[in-house]
Amino acid sequence: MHKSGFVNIIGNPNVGKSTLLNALIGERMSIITNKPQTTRHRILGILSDDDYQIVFSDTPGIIKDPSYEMQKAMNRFVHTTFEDADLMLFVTDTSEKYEDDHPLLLKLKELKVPIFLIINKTDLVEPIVVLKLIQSWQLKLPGIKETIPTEAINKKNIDTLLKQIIKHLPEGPVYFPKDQLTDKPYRFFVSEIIREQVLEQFKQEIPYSVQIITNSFKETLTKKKEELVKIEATLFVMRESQKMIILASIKKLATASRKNLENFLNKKVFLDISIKVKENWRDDEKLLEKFGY
Ligand SMILES: Nc1nc2c(ncn2[C@@H]2O[C@H](COP(=O)(O)OP(=O)(O)OP(=O)(O)O)[C@@H](O)[C@H]2O)c(=O)[nH]1
Ligand SMILES: [Mg+2]
Repeated sequence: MHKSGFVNIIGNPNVGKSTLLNALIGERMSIITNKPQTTRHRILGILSDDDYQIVFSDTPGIIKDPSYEMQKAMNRFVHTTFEDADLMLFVTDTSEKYEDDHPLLLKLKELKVPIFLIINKTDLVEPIVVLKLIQSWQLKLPGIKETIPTEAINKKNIDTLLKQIIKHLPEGPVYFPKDQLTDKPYRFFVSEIIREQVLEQFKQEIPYSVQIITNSFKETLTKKKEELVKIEATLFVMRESQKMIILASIKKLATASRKNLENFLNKKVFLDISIKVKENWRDDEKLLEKFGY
């Protein structure tokens, strides 16, 4: 019997959804930072074996009061996961509090597929606190199939989680070629790896004002016949002042991004980043479409 299905990861920003996805599939697929709203798209991570295929979806954290079109699009990505889930991983952490009538909980209560509650970041509290959290969640969401405490950052309890997922996965077909890891092209991951550095290196509103497009991705050889990838990316910001701030440390940004790209691609990388101002890209429907929202 072959088991397969869509296993969708949802929850609030910054609880560790992307860290969990990466731990589950054993690849650095989704970018992770300590800033909320790191993930902006729905990203598939596919885990296949001879007798199963799990299609995980990492999603943006749910934004309570979206204030621009991009944030609305981010929430829409989350809502699509309610429609196609075969199993839902609802991720919370050891510090979050949910009111009983929280809209997300109401929505989860109506869901027909199995829901796993993942209580992440167990390293930050005493075991007794985790036990109490499990008890209180059982009252809040009685329909939960499995409750699994995890420490995604150290891959703790990920094996248990994976076993339970496979156990609850329905019988199903092979959706993707068994060697395929994701639905997104290289260019997407290139832009994400650069954006991760923007989130790391810049403060305040800059990370939320930046969008990156990888215009060109060319595989060639160096003079010494080493594999080389030539990448051209454009970084869009919303204001001239933001452009100036980024330009002032563009070297640091480009160097760190290039190193991470070389790790990711396992090849030498030549990276060229240019910066453009596009005032209202976060509300410009045409641009958002171009940016993949
Ligand atoms: N202490 C601790 N930190 C963790 C754990 N898992 C993730 N983190 C940290 O939590 C922060 C957020 O992790 P992400 O995986 O980016 O969280 P996310 O839910 O995907 O966030 P968004 O994409 O913004 O919705 C990062 O700084 C992670 O290193 C954990 O098990 N323990
Ligand atoms: Mg994320």
